[in-house]
Amino acid sequence: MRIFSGIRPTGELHIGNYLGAIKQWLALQKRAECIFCIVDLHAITTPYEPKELQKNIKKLFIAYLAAGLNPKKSIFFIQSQIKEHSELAWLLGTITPLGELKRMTQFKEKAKKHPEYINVGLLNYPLLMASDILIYNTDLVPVGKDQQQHVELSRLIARKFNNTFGKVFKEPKVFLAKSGAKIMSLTEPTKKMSKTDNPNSSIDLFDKAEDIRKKIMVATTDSEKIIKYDALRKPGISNLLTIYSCFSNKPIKEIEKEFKNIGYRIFKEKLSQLLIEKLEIFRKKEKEFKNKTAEIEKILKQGEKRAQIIASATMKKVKEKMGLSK
Ligand code: AQP
Repeated sequence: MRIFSGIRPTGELHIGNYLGAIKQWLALQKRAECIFCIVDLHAITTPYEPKELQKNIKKLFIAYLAAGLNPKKSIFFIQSQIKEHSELAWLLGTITPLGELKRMTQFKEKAKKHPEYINVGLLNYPLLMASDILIYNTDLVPVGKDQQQHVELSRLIARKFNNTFGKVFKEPKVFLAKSGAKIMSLTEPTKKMSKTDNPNSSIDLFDKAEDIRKKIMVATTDSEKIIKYDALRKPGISNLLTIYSCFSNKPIKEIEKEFKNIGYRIFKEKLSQLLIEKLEIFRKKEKEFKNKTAEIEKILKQGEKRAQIIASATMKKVKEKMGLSK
């Protein structure tokens, strides 16, 4: 079974990225062939600083390693280094109806967030993602709920290509976390937690203890003072309960019982303590990897070589089927 997934190097990784994506990657790397990418070409579809991009790539890869991903088991590389991703995205664009891209929720949300930056790359984002996934004959794509729609579109594109030109691609399936597939913002709990939002809206994997406590203590809740999961009526406290449950491995019902008749302040203090304890290992590991630049470059180059072999073989088949010169 082959796994593919990636993250945009756009800022500090938060607990949503961890629970929705990386935690599943850690479990899957034990039992499948995994390919984990740093999707820099996706990162440039929203406003970014070119001078910061390389730093963000390195920071993201250190986060992968600090989280426990293992280069001896899985392939890691930078998306832009394998030219076939962009090439295949162009070809897939020729069989994808424009309407499919325009209806994607992420396109609509990101276009609303950056009205001055609605570029064709943003519209084509799912084509590049389909190309990332399909080029490696991926079976499963572990992502957060926000990316489910894009994986489903990749599946549709694979089917259309196979029906039109002959079978080349596998139809990939999405792999979602049972809990934590959509962690919400701490300040606006009806929106998902995001790397590029206000820093107070997320708990980052490498946040210091005092920052974790500060952000949790002021996280938006409601005036009811009842610790009960109700995502529609009580999105703030429900999100905090989900986070507590994911990091403590306790079911939400049990946490509700434990904190029955106890105010939000004490619950938030306990949640801060839990997060500080559970995230400490990431901070420690991050320090360990920070100065290993040569080792990091070597791992990425080795991963690139392995990925290149698979990508080139798929592209050869695609071109053959489409009647293009090889
Ligand atoms: N809030 C979330 N809850 C659960 N999973 C999430 N993911 C993102 N946010 C949450 C998952 O993390 C992986 C990496 O995301 P990405 O960087 O590729 O893009 P994104 O979905 O746009 O993530 P962000 O954090 O919101 O970044 P920015 O601010 O750059 O747009 C994906 O698997 C995603 O589903």
